[in-house]
Amino acid sequence: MKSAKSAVYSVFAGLVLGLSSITPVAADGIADKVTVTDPYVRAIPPVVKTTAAFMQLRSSDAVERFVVDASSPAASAVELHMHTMDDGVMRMRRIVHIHLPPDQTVSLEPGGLHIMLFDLTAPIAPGDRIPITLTFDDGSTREISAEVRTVESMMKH
Ligand SMILES: [Cu+2]
Repeated sequence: MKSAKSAVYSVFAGLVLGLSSITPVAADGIADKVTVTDPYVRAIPPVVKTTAAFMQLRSSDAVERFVVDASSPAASAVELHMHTMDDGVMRMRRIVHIHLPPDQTVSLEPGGLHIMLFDLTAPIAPGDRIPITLTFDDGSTREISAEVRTVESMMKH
């Protein structure tokens, strides 16, 4: 069992090495170097059609990387967002990417970075799982499953 497993690994390693020696575009992308921890979506009343997703991201790549897009079959539109304070008023704005510095945990959390889900295709309830696909700056993608949870108001301090 153990030797069969290591044999598989060495075949796989050989395959990856073989591929990378042929093409500079490696078989694996940034998506494979990013750890996604505790993804969740804010529960909302059924009449509300817009919500947000939060999670922690950590990239092990040697250089700074970016999340450049997100999508979900549960929403008609998905945008990367940031909250900012404008003269004491909390506002949010769309951003073009989320920075992922090497080996740093980046928190998407209420009141800060988040992934906005617009015009939900169906009502969501706590415990549901929402698939979200993240796209990174090299074009690689990662699908995550975010649990719907009740979250305190974003405006609460
Ligand atoms: Cu937003």
